[in-house]
Amino acid sequence: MRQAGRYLPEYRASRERAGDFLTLCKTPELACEVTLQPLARFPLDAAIVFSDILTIPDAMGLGLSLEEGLGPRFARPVRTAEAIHALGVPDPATELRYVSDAIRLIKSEINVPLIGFCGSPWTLATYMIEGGSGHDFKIVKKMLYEDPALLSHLLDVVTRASTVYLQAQIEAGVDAVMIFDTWGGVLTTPAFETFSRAPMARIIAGLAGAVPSIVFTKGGGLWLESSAALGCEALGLDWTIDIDAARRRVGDRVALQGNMDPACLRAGPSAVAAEARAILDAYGPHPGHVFNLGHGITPDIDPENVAVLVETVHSHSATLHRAR
Ligand code: 1CP
Repeated sequence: MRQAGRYLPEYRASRERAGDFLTLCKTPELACEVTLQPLARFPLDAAIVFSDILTIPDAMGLGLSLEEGLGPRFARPVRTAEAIHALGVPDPATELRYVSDAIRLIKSEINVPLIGFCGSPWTLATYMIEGGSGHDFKIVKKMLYEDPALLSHLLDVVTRASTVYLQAQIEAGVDAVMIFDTWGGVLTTPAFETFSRAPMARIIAGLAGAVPSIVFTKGGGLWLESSAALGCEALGLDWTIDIDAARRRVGDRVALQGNMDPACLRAGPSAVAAEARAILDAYGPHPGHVFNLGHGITPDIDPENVAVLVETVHSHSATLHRAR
């Protein structure tokens, strides 16, 4: 996760040349360039399109900006019935065309699978209503309890927008899609079912199995059984759950992607290698494990540790799977 990003000096150079993050996302040649950077450094098994989950609300006219150190901000958050009822579904062929153009370019340059993505409607709603990254979710949760019908209306528009957006990414050539439900884990169990899981199930149904789909709910370990019934092919796991316990709970219904604590990458190479081996061993010699981090790489990570991680995953999983 965040395979391309600020921990790579070549990414920081591209971002400098682009001037800002959004220009990087919106210029297909630059988005392609940064998508390829981690692949040039490490023998990775897949690439993820360089973009952001906030492209949809940006295309809806909320006025996205990303300032160094501040995180994403919306100039026009949506907090009233008027603002929410005025939202429309952006056309992926026009307002979001830069994403499909980047995908076509990337596909012409790589020979590993390419993952497309979007945010979960609930996760996008938190940014759209709060106006940026908040960690207390005061305004969006007030709406959830006070006017659930209004929140549901917002989620419905975002669900329809996300479905056509992923369909366009698939048409442009992505081999799998991933839904990032970064803030699903802050909800109560019934609220997760209604406001996060149900909209994601609608998106997946709308894709009709065109490509495999992966759902990542950060903090979603409590709900693995219901998430495994979403209709997706794989679940992404954060690092808090033991991957072996997760496998016992979901059986063969879905593959599992995860789940090393990205903080481990701050330790020395031998600690990184030991942790990667421990996760592969915990999953064991069964099919259906996609090794990944449990969340994004942060800017302070030494790329050398990522090289050690990738090498360890390849060499150790080869021994595990030969042993079957
Ligand atoms: O250069 C910079 O300063 C921008 C940092 C950055 C990067 C590298 C942002 C802003 N987005 C990205 C790329 C990005 N975002 C990818 C690219 C593909 C990759 O190489 O992995 C992906 C998949 C995302 C998805 C994303 N954006 C998520 C879901 C995954 C997660 O991290 O939980 C979320 C929550 C966002 C919002 C967002 N965009 C950027 C930041 C710093 C954030 C998180 C803000 C917050 O903590 O609320």
